[in-house]
Amino acid sequence: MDLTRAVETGGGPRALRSAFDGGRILRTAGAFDAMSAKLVELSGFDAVWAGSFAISATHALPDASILTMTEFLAAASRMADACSIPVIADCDTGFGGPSNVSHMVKKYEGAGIAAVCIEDKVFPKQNSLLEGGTQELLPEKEFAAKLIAARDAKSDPDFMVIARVEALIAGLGAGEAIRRATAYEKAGADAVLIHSKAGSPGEVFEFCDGWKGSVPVVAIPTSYPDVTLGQLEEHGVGMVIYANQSLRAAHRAMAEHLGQLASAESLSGAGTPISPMEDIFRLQEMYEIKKQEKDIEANLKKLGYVN
Ligand code: SPV
Ligand code: MG
Repeated sequence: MDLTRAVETGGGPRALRSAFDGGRILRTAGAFDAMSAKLVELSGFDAVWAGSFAISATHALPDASILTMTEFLAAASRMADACSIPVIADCDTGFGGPSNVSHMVKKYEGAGIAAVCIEDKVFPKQNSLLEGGTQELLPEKEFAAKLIAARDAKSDPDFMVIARVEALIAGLGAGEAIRRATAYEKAGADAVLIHSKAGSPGEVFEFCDGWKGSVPVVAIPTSYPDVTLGQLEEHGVGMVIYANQSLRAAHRAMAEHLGQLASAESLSGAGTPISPMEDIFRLQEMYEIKKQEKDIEANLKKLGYVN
């Protein structure tokens, strides 16, 4: 883990804060490891979302508070090490009560992560978009306590704590979502994430139109994919997160290719295109090593080790 790298190259908390101040909607895409995070960066996104759904899936485990904080942190840290854009870590319910949240904020901040997001559901949580999932909300006061702990634990004031409001997911409507979001801002949230599982953006727009707070609003339009950036921006959304598309694209490509390969006579018998090794060498920065080898060789020559 290398904190200085993230800060030097522009991927730290300051970078995310100034991006929010830039006056346009920010586009964030989900990643599940360092490679996918780097692809998010190379594709031109503003930030990386280290999502619990995708990271859990790469362990072939449910997104249901099964992995530990240490495991999620390790995944997010590798993303921050590989990227020069901010990484926003999805920290589910904060891995426990206020003391756990306090510890969590210190660890994530120390790892060069720009922001953490915690949601107001009870532990163990289940993925918000799971058909028939259990979506019980934590009492507002208990979540406010976690936000206070998070605010008090950060050492860099630019480090952001995003409060994820699950009232719409729990079927309680935009009024309750606004009431809770307002309380969460008072308790120290630096942004609020309004999540919805509806097939259209109506209830998210209702939330946005009634929102009187001053911190940015974040949305994840997985269940209402036809909404445009322009529409979200018109309703005051400051950041959109395309949370799991990279995971699902990777899953689809691997499943298709492996399926073909399993019944093929040779490697060339699988039709789904795969990346040339050259593309992977470039992503790994393999040629940097070749360059370094040349530099070392030149230095050894100067020192008289080589003719
Ligand atoms: C995630 O990507 O892990 C999220 C968003 O939390 S969702 O899967 O829609 O709950
Ligand atoms: Mg999640």
